[in-house]
Amino acid sequence: MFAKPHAPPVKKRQKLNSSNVSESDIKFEEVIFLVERKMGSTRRNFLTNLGRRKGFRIEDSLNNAVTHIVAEGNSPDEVWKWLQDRNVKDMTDVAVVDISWFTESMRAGTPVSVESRHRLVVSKQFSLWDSRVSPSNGGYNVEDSTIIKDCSAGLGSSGTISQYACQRKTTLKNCNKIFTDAFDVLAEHFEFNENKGHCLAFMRASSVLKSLSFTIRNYRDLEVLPCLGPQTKAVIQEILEYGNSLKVQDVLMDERYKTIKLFTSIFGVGLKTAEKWYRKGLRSLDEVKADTSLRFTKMQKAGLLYYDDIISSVSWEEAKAVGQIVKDACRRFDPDAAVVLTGGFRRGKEFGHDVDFIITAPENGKEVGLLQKVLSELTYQGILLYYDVIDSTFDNAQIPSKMFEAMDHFEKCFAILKLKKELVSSKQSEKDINGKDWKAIRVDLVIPPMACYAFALLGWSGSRQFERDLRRYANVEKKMLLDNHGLYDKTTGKFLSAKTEEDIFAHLGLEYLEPSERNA
Ligand code: DCT
Ligand code: MG
Repeated sequence: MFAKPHAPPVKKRQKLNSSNVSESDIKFEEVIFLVERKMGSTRRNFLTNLGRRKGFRIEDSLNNAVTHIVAEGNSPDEVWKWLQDRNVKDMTDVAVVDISWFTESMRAGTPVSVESRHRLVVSKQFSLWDSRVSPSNGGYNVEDSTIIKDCSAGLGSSGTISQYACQRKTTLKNCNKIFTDAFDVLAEHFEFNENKGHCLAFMRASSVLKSLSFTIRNYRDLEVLPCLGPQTKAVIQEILEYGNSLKVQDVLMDERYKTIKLFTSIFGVGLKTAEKWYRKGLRSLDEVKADTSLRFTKMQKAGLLYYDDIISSVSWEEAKAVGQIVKDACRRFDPDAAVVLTGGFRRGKEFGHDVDFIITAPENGKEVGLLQKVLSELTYQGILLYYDVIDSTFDNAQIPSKMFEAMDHFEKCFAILKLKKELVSSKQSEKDINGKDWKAIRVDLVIPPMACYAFALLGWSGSRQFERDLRRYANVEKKMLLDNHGLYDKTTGKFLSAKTEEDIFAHLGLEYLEPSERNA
């Protein structure tokens, strides 16, 4: 359970200053920065706390004082490109090292000297990376403008912050990551425990903080914020005072949480299956693979087979290369077909767990049969590693569903594609130790008829929290039902048609938000 907001924390803890470190705790001169990319926020938080407990100075942001930049799971080129993108110019006195340097230092209880085996040395190829590929110039044929703007004011025209994410602009610039990372872990923890109420409370609170243009510095800052209850406020207060939350640390160390997180990271494994395996005493992927009593679905078999590739996130460049393949395949059969990148990449994310596309034809009905042809073409090319087609059950007289999580009725396909590294410019000469020159990529294809295109695009662009709040807003505030197929006015009993996303926002009386502002 959570500590009451004003109750003293259970364990005795050192107060921290704004950079989360009390000077008296720091034993060493080295100033460390951990790169979150690929490492993930959860592990980065864990390592940061571990290091700080041992007297290391670990910075939350990359600044001039940093002497050691530590990355995990990235190639040297990826790290250097990441640094270049952040305009880090003077690197003369900075050691860019692999996680092995950090773990050896933790084990030794003191920063070990940097050996050449620790260093991430850049290849010649890096010098070729001059212009940054931006998600806004992908060349998809229907609207895909996702130019990232600065953090919005976060305040509505009335000066208040709306409880609905569809009335807040949320870009990828998150000024409150330290709090939202904690909330995201707790939301997941409650999701794993099937406590929907608590899960939703933490997701909503996280979403509100992501939309703010300022960093929360004290408890009074919370007064103007919606969707914060005693539990979420207690976590914020704990982080403000101590730099982290004990509850979050406990969850991150919890065996059940770690195992369920691991198992649900397998494509095709949901919460129920993960729990079943956990109850059987299974704790690792090796144990799962070795358990002869388990019957895996076709999807899970593919998930296990391509696990390492799928777990390493898809980059924007890889998404773009996949987009070209899908587009070429579609255009062979219908030169007018629209292949539109959606999901997180449309919102401007640089990395995602999959690549989502909407495919349709300009004339209603012409999209029928297209998916099968595209899949045959990809099979012929030898790049379709796995696919599962869900047939259309769409009926255009159907009243939109009230259930947010309900899957839509369009024909769709969950696939794994084999992407040759030669098609990704920054990876052209990369091969792994086994000589593998391709990566398995998760791809979702959705095929709505043109009449539903705007609704499908809006629904699949996400984020999930944005979609959830958009539907809640429509229902509660406008007495309308919205889903991926259409918009229905309960007062008049009529469907409202839309050609573009702007039309849907207008029907709902909402200011239009760009995809890049929907990262709620
Ligand atoms: N979506 C939805 N209902 C769900 C799941 C997803 O409406 N139950 C929508 C919102 C996002 C979009 O579909 C694509 O889903 P994901 O690929 O899971 O999300 P994403 O934002 O693209 O995230 P990622 O970058 O991790 O792929
Ligand atoms: Mg996605």
